[in-house]
Amino acid sequence: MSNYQSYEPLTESAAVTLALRLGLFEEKSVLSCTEIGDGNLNLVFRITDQSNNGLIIKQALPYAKVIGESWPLTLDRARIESSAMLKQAETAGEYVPKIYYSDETLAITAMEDLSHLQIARAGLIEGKDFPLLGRHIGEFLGKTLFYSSDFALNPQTKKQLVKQFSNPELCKITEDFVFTDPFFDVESNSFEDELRPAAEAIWNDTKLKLEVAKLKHKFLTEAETLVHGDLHTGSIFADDETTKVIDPEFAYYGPTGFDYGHFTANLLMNAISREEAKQQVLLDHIETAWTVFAGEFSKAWEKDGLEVYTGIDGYLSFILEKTFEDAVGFAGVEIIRRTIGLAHVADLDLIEPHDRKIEAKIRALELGKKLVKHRSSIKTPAQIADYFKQVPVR
Ligand code: SR1
Ligand code: MG
Repeated sequence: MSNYQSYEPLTESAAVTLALRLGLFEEKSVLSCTEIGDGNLNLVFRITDQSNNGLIIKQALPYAKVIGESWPLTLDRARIESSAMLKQAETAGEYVPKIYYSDETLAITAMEDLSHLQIARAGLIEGKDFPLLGRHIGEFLGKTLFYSSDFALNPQTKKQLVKQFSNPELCKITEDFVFTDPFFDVESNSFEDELRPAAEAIWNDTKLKLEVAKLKHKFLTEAETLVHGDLHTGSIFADDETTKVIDPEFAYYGPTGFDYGHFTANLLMNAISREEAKQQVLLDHIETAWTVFAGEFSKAWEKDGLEVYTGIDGYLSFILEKTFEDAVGFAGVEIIRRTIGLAHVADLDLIEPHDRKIEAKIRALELGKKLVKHRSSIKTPAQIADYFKQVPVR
């Protein structure tokens, strides 16, 4: 139930008034507030008191900030986001921010301030390694993905959750801008002129498009577990000891391999941007995240598997193999869409000089295509690394 009757976008001063009214700070606190949102869709206010104790109020806008007011977008994503974080916190609380308050009408969530950490993408671009990133993301995924699946829940509870996390508008963004537009010559795509031949080769590659169609179909139909839905490195805060996953506004019941695929893709794109000597650490994160994910998922399967067939030999390895194959395909699609689609990644866009950036992007497209097409024969993270190393710079 909301305490408010109507929605209004907050200003910095309105966010301060709200934080005081909600009792999120002591009454006499002297607060300051800055809007720090740099994502595509929301306002993010950081509010601090005189001792620099802070919190975040995130508010969904009724349109996509990246496009403008001409593209209306549901405020319900704020409910999805706060509910997903609460759900993730049930099994992997150390990897998500604490939630202090949420309101569906205002489309806000007040949560822990993580400004002492850095957005992983920004740190990776600076050349940081975040030594525990792979391990933490593997544990986060192993726990959250197992415990919201049919393997851990009774079928009625799981179907209630599928309903609760029905997220059609945000899924449509993924359906359009991840799985569709980059594979056709449409206006939303955005890329440098030098990439036109490579983009046209993708649009004309019917074998590739058949495989992308299969992956999109999985995204549309396989309600396996509650996925984060947008697990790129901009959705992760980190330092050398800590990792926190944020921004699950794209959460919905989807294929188990979706999140690991996106995480992997974003590490591979950062690796492409780095000099060779600094790439291995990212390939190691990809390997560690999978090993830890599979270990956590298997441990939970043995301990808390509710579905009767979890006792049958071979079923767990079948599920893990299917998850990995899907993930490799999703990784390939994510790399392609971040290179020629609407929403890019700074890892590639900031490469200098221009010629090196174009080479890196051509390499990214080649790698993306290979991951999509060869996913059924790529069985391990080491094989992903092999493909990464083999993709030629032309
Ligand atoms: C229109 S929104 C573009 C992208 O930003 C989000 O972070 C998602 O990745 C989405 O695809
Ligand atoms: Mg986001």
